[in-house]
Amino acid sequence: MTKTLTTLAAMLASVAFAGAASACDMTLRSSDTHPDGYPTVEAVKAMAKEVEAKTDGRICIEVYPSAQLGEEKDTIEQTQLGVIDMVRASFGTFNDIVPETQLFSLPYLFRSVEHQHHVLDGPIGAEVGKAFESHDLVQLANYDSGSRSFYNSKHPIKSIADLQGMKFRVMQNDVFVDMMKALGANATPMPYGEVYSAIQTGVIDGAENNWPSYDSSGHYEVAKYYTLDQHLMVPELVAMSKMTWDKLSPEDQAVIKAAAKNSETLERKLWAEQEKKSEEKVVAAGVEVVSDIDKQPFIDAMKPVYDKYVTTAKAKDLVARIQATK
Ligand code: GTR
Repeated sequence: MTKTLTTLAAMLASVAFAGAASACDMTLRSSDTHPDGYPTVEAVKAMAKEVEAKTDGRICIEVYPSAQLGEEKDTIEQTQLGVIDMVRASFGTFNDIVPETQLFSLPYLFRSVEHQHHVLDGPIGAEVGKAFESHDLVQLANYDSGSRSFYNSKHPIKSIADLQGMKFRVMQNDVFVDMMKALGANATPMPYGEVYSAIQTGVIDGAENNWPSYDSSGHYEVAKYYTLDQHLMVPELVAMSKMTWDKLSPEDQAVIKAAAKNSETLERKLWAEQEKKSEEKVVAAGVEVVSDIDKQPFIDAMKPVYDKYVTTAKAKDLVARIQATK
């Protein structure tokens, strides 16, 4: 859908919603690309429950899963405009909109889940979170999303040589296009919802994602070769429209912040469980996993990406601080 059409659809939905009977003084609409049951969706639902309980039903949050309000990038833009109140998305999709988040998308920047938590829960996470406000957004929580690896419909990828000339979908973000170039492959940026049929019809050879997304999107049905190269660990987040935020009293803002923080803890737990379940499910369905892979050549190949994006003194300092975080 074009941006205008998506925006129009979302506006119509909000008008329709306003007409529905509701006991809530304020109903906030929250978007997610993932279906019901996915850790991020369930975490925002838990946040909604807490907010409703702590405001005696005055503030309700309606979670719209499965990209019902549009594809991720469009829903972020709609959240900036206040058409949608909240969005859960990957930092990777935010990069063009909140440029301060860009370095979180560098391949092999985060070493482990623990490393990522230490960065996000510390001063760096707070600094990057603050930057959302100058882009009409308020960052409320960071969610886990494990690591992303390549999958395709053609053959097992055992080394960089196997990637040469292949076509992979990436999120709509220049860092990822350059990442594919550095590996000798071609990048096709496109919205998440278009990937299944693009693989099925051979428009692309594959894509890259974590176990739960590979599972819930059904991509494993059309691209059965999964290589555990773990090139990206891009965290995810929940953001609120600044326009919506500014309508809330300081007390209600505090309730929402606390509920978002609690949802972060819950999501991290649900995420760890779902990763295992999804891996088991796709393997049982016949996915061929290459897990014994030498990652060092992949890490070394990313030098041009770092050279291109880590140029200013500020960027160099931030990357150094992330790398120095235990
Ligand atoms: C998922 C992520 C989504 C979206 C998607 C994608 O892992 O949770 O927010 O970024 O990947 O590849 O577009």
